[in-house]
Amino acid sequence: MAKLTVLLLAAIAASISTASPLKRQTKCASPTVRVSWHDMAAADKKAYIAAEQCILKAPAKLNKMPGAVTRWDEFVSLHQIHALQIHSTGQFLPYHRYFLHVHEFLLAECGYKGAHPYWDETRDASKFTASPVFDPTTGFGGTGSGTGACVQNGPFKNMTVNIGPGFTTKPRCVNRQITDFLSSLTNKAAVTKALAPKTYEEAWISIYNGPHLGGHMALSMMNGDSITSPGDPLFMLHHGFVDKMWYDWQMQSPEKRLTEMGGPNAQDPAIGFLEFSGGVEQEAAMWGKPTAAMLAVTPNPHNGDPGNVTTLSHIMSSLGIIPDATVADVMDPAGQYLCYTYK
Ligand SMILES: [Cu+2]
Repeated sequence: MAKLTVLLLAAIAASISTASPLKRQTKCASPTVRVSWHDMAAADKKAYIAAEQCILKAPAKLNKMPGAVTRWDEFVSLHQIHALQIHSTGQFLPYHRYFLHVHEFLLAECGYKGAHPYWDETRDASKFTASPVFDPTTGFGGTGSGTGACVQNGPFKNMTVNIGPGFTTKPRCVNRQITDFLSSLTNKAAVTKALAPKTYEEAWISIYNGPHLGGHMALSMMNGDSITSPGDPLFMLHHGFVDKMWYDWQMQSPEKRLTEMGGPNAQDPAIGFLEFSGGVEQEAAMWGKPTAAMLAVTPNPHNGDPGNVTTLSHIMSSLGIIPDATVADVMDPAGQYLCYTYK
């Protein structure tokens, strides 16, 4: 009986895989709906925070990411290892969408079954500190203070992240520093401006330099470190907001924009990160350089995509946390690979 079931399942699996070219075009049947933290049910908030705490405490599983002690470290390490490929390049938006999907997988490992939240920062622009996001009981806890700007209350107080700063791997607290006046950079006018360009080539930059950087500056997560800022779980709410901006931009003209990709396929060494002047060498003075152990596990930055411009064929990796995916896979949040929408 059991053997027969296995055979049947194998037959079904085989028929599905041969049908995959057709499946690609199929929309997912029942997408999860990502809502802003403001609108999340209290029970969902509680379950989400509990799952984040669980990931932060769970032991590492892959024995691959240098310096990773916990499951959370492995996730943060992924961003550290890819940092020089996924910022200031065309794959900035697709990789961070994939990164959120990896996060969804880790949340599920820790029992969370709801949709991935985002933070509609426009609602709290200019007054971030008053946001329900920072509630010490139902949210992420407030701003940090003192040496290292460690969070002083809430669910992530006294928790340790072992990845960072920069390209080092040293234990440190979850930390952030909220600056209200900088949070005006995520207001409605800033979002409208960021979504105004007509081509992907321009839109990814206006989103990157606009509310994306604005939020990072106003929150200064993990000492404002561009390499390992996902160490603060708040990062995932901010990048949910960034992903929603791309989604909203795509939905203004879905026929065109759900397949439109572009932008440089590698960081220009003379420019490096858009947020800092001086290029990669000067930035290395701030963050150091990837260690030999990190380089040994860093995927080819041109994986599946040899040209100078980022294309749909670009392969994105999570170093085995979940299978690799292409940029094409993540273009439509409610396509075949991903299955969500935003409200
Ligand atoms: Cu990033």
